[in-house]
Amino acid sequence: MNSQPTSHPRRRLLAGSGAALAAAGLGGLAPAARAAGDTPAAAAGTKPLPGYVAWKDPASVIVHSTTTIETRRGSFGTGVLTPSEQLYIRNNLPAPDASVVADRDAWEVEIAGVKNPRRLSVRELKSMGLETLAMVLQCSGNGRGYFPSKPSGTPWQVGAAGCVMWSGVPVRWVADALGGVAGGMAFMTGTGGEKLPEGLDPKTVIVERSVPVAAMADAMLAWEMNGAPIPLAHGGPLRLIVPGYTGVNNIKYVKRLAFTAAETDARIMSHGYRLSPPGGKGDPSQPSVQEMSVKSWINGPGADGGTVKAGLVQVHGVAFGGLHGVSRVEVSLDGGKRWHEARFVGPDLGRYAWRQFVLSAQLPPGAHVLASRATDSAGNVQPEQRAENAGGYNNTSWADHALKVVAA
Ligand SMILES: Nc1nc2c(c(=O)[nH]1)N[C@H]1C(S)=C(S)[C@@H](COP(=O)(O)O)O[C@H]1N2
Ligand SMILES: [Mo]
Repeated sequence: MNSQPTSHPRRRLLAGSGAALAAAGLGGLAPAARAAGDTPAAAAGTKPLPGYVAWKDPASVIVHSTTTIETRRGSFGTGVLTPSEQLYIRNNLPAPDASVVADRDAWEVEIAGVKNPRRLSVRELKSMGLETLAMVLQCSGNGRGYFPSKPSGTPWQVGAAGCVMWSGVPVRWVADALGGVAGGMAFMTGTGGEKLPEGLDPKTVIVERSVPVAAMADAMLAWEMNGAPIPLAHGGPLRLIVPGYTGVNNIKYVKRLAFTAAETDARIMSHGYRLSPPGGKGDPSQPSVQEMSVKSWINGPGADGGTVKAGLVQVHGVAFGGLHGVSRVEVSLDGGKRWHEARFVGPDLGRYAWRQFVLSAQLPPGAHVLASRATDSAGNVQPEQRAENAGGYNNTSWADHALKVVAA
């Protein structure tokens, strides 16, 4: 991954300027060809990694701000899992103090809305059960950067997503051990353990989200990520994992897990992540962004800069089906006029994981628009167009995610 042109220190220093483009040999590319790859604008937005994630690979990520960091499109590898050093970061509030991971097993979560509510330490949770699952973690706003309306919020391209392996105890086993979910509870509500800023109404800042109680079937209280204790930045010592649902529902440093009759009235639920018409504002009357839908994109070749050697190429990318799992991917080399069946690569890690796909193709010299279109196991097909909305959520458009490259 260090051979990518974007990791070149000089390119990063000069990124965004004409000199940087010339240095990287991109000066002659049509603007459209640059737009789809690692854009000069995105490169220009790159800032140094903040201290709490200093362990991330700087060459693999775009640092939008200290709390919003995405994986570069050209840095996604072709193994199924996203290495922790490349995985995106999205924090609504600063993470808790590092002292909470000094004694991970001592972290406690309050379980409510069960017959016998009580607090459980990570140590106790570890004695109650163990499961491992792979899951796509994706921010609701991933792909927002492709909305021409430029909604406010981080202009993520494809990299506010990753496929992560989690280990922990299934939520349903914990609920069963505490006598089962209490009657009339329609939601599962998780609360983040951040210290809230003083002087503000806690409801306006707390990270607390509700999902339908049915989502508990595959939910997990996890302490391990990609085979290691969950880093603090990703929610250690304990994180609520809700497979198939958008990133925000996967509550980091979870301090309370409650089965509730109603959705939380925290602002991040009532007004945040709502699908409102362009120009509108999120409010409780609008639908929530919750389950993920079928989506795919191409990660190479040519995602870092847009140039490809003409001839035989392996067009590859990732595809996932949200709640259903992905069953098929087609690839187009001409912007969607003709489609070819792609082949899945590598192991199938279950319906919540993404799958890598590849199409072997001959790319003659010239400009090409590479697109991918996935179908999930329920027959839903990734749409050509995004559904417009004020927040720039849920962009699954294959046209928006097409990769413009020049073969030479
Ligand atoms: N406690 C807590 N959990 C949280 C958040 C947060 O700010 N605080 N951000 C959410 C959002 S919006 C996303 S997209 C994911 C990001 O997870 P990551 O930073 O581990 O990639 O965490 C979610 N869980
Ligand atoms: Mo998010």
